[in-house]
Amino acid sequence: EALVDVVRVSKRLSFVLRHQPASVGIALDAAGWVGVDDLLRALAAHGLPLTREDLDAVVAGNDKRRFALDESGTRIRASQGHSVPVDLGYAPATPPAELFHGTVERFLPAILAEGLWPGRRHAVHLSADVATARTVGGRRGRAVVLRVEAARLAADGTRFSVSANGVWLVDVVPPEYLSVT
Ligand code: HQG
Repeated sequence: EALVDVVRVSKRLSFVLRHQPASVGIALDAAGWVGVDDLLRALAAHGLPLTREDLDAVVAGNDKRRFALDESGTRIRASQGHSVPVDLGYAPATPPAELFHGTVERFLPAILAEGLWPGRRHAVHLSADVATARTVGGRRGRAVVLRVEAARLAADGTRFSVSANGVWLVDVVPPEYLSVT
């Protein structure tokens, strides 16, 4: 059992590693990585002292595996969800026939007219199963799950990739590929 509050630290780490690295005085490299030692020093200087073991417990204990260490364990990044410009470098991947997107009723008119757009994030996030999409949509109210004709969209030239933690990423989904489940 970790001694750190995994949820609380995860939220702070998401903020720093996806959105505001400057809030603790660090910069991410082009692929979103930062040195673990630099990160721990910066967090400590901004009121969140963590040991390396605490950080490892957060990486391992995070419910969606939002953070990844590099092979040598010396650098860390968020696996997806950035609003700062990063090139995560995921290889193109062939999606399954269908993927899913969870949203809420109030966004439907705009989504069905103009498609799914990434908003302030880097990419549109799609889920491999309905249950996950329902959870994503449920953050904002009563979830509405859209079906995405992913294989057809890929065949028509859209590049898909999948993050280290299993989120499907795509630039835009035009409305012709969407239907309400
Ligand atoms: C909606 C969380 C109007 C879209 C989750 C969504 C996910 C449009 C919102 C991950 C639109 C963007 C991502 C359009 C899209 N008009 N609304 N044309 N196109 N939208 O948070 O997918 O916990 O940026 O439906 O679990 O909700 O952070 O994206 O409602 O995996 O790791 O605009 O974030 O993961 O919201 O969530 P978001 P999302 P973490």
